[in-house]
Amino acid sequence: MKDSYQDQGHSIGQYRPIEIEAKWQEHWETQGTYKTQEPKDEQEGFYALSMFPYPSGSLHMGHVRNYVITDVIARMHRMQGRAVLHPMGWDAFGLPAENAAIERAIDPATWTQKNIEHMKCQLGRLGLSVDWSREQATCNSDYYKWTQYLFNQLLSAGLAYQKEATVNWDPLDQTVLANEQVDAEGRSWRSGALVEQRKLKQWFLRITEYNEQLLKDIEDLGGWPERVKAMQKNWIGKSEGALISFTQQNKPHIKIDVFTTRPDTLYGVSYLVLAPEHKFVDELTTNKNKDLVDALRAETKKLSQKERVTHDKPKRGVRLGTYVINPVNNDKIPVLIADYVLSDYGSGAVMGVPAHDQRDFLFAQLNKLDINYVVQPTKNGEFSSPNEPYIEAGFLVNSEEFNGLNSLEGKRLILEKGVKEGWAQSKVQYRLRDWLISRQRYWGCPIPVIHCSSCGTVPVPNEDLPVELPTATNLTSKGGSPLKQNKDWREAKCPKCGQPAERETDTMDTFMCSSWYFLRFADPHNNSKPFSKNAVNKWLPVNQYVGGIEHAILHLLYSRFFTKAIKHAKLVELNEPFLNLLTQGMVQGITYRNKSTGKYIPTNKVSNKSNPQDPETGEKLEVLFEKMSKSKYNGVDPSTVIDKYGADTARMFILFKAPPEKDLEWSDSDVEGQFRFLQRIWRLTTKLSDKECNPSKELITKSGVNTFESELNKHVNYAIKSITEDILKGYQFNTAISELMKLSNNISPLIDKVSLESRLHACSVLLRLLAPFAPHISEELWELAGFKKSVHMSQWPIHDPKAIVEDTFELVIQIKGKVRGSINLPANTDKKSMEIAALESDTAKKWLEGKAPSRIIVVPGKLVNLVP
Ligand code: ANZ
Ligand code: ZN
Repeated sequence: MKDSYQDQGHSIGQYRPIEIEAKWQEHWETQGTYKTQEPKDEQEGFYALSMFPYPSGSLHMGHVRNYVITDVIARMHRMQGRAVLHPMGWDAFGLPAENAAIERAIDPATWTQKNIEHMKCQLGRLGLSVDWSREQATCNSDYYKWTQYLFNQLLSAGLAYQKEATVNWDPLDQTVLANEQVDAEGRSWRSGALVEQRKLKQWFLRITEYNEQLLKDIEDLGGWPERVKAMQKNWIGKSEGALISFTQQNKPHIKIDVFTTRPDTLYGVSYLVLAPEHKFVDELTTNKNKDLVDALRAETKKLSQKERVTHDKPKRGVRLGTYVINPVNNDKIPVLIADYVLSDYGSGAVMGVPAHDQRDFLFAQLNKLDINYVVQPTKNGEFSSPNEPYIEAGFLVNSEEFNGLNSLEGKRLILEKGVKEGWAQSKVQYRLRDWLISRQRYWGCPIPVIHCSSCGTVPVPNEDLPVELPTATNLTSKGGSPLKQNKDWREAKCPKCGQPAERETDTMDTFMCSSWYFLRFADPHNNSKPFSKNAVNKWLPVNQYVGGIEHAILHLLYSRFFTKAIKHAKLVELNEPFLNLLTQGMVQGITYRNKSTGKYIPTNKVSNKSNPQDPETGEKLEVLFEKMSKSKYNGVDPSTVIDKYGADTARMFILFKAPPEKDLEWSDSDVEGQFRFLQRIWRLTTKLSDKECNPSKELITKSGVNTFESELNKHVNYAIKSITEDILKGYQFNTAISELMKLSNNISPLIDKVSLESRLHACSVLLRLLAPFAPHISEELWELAGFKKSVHMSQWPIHDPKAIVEDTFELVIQIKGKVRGSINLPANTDKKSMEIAALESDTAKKWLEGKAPSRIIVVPGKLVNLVP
């Protein structure tokens, strides 16, 4: 028997990833292998989408992980016979381009274009099955024309409006920031500058019009992680409560409404606090208190919203010197202002109940205000005022006719009394604010509006779109919007009256551009509409959206809002854009840190990795795994990994190392391990497809059956079943790859014991199962084995359930002729193996108590009798 391929004078080609990857990438491109096929007849469509990247200049491991995960899913569905849409594009507007342009004196468009080209080239090396003919970049005018068109739709639906607003102003980047772009210390998340508060006229989108629907429809997002749904709910922040009117003691025409979620505590109110910006502050302030009030107002102006609401320190309040009347019991209570009361939440005023609220408790202690307990934990028990607030629900006390009620009933009945007497109404409040979309920057989508002194704000008619960004704009100038300084561009004719007018110089928040790109991919070349309803109906909702948790709130909420708003405008019939969401974990790199200095040490400066020391101080270094970042010197460049091992190894490693939603620790030795596995596959499949190697005649038993064939068949079918399930149920790529490893181990010893036909079948299954993970090597080996077409166009294998069920029989175990137990064994177990299995069984252990039997009687296929 010839036992190896090499003995026959063949040489097994070496696995050379770099060569074959370049070869197949080119081949796929020229063949249009991954061009989107529209679903035919009854064929199912599948839309797999990665959150598109910002073209920062180079690909990092987080990108790689994101796109590889989506790619495996897309490839799997394609092989299962679905029509797959798997596009890619660029979230290409935004500040970094502008800052880079200022630093290097190049045009943001050129800088962005260069980055896109470079990153596209890097993406190409990953072997993604992306249909590049649908590529979009949000900074191209044939894309942003439609962003402007959609803005016009929102404007005419009353969902876009301008208003004067106190905004977060970044003095360094000279722009307005959304609250979410300001960190807990009140700094810009981009520039790091301390953010100031300014009053400016700004554009908003009325997302709050949809708050109830955005909240309610979270229930329909069955394929989203619970964590993301909770974050969205929390962001929308629905509170059910009441508005209660307090009247000024001497001026009954002054009514101050407060929003409260606890009307049951109304008898415990001991003061009222207004936001420093509240409209009644001046009128309620006595001359004596004016200076202190003005001082606090000035101080508050410097704080961001986040700083105002941080709970950690007690807040100082300033008394206005006047009093209001609590409508429920006519108590006279003082009015104060304090920075923690926000002017744009509820009614900008709070009733202080220090006995039952932590923040109010600290506030009252610091500002010497009364603390009145009106809720207690038990119905009848003696209540001694503790030195802490009681914030739970309980039973009302000190509340006149409401005493003894539980909090819930108290809430309802006190509100009812207030409604009857005209000083209360029920109120639902949301934390979600309207979306501030204007930015005073150049590199963004121009807001398509013209301001005319006689007609007011006039939208640029759809047929005049796009309003293009001017190319020659002096970006080196600091101070305000660059478009405002471009006189030629700014001056325009009013579309209504034809008189000289001025263009809006604000550009849109880039989140606007990314709130609809998934729709454009369905109909990327439409030049009469942003997309056709038909195309959208064909592909959307996105079947699988994959991206980072950092977009769990804003991008996803804005996209959901956009979808609902344009559904209302009858542009789509879709209610939710993303059916299933996968938020992939971070890629973490090994990080060396000097604990005493807090400094991170670059990996290449650490000579002894098992006993890492600071090269400067000699101190022992801490070894951690943290998110890859430049500042921690722990990044691994995807290109260097691909140069060394090829993309297939990088893909296999990323998929094998951790389940997709978990964090992944980068490890060079595990990368090496995946490379060796692919080399093994290379050798194995070359042997499997060797046409010269025939099984020896002796392997065929007398009955004419080769038991190795059925064993091979069993392994192959078991692998198909478990890998298919692993991928489809919960994207368990890591366990799918370990099944592939098991399969290759199980096949190896059988290669020269089975027929060529069986070998080729095993080979074709193995390569097809490998194809979504390692597309290049599987394609090369597929061709070498003589299979036709592309492995990626082949059908995903289907398992034969019959091949997996093993024939078994029940082995009865007797002790001295009495039945004492039984075990299951494979049908063809020989006598010796039956004997061993019986001796090792629990029954034998129990009855023989460790002593060897004096006699063993075996009836093949039936029983073993052990005689002690
Ligand atoms: C009295 C009270 C008693 C309150 C008590 C709470 C507990 P959520 O659930 O977040 O909506 N509040 C109302 N308007 C405010 C504003 N503009 N700035 C800061 N705080 C404000 O919170 C609603 C509660 O937040 C309201 O209920 C009010 O305090 C406060 F034992 O009223 B409560
Ligand atoms: Zn006009």
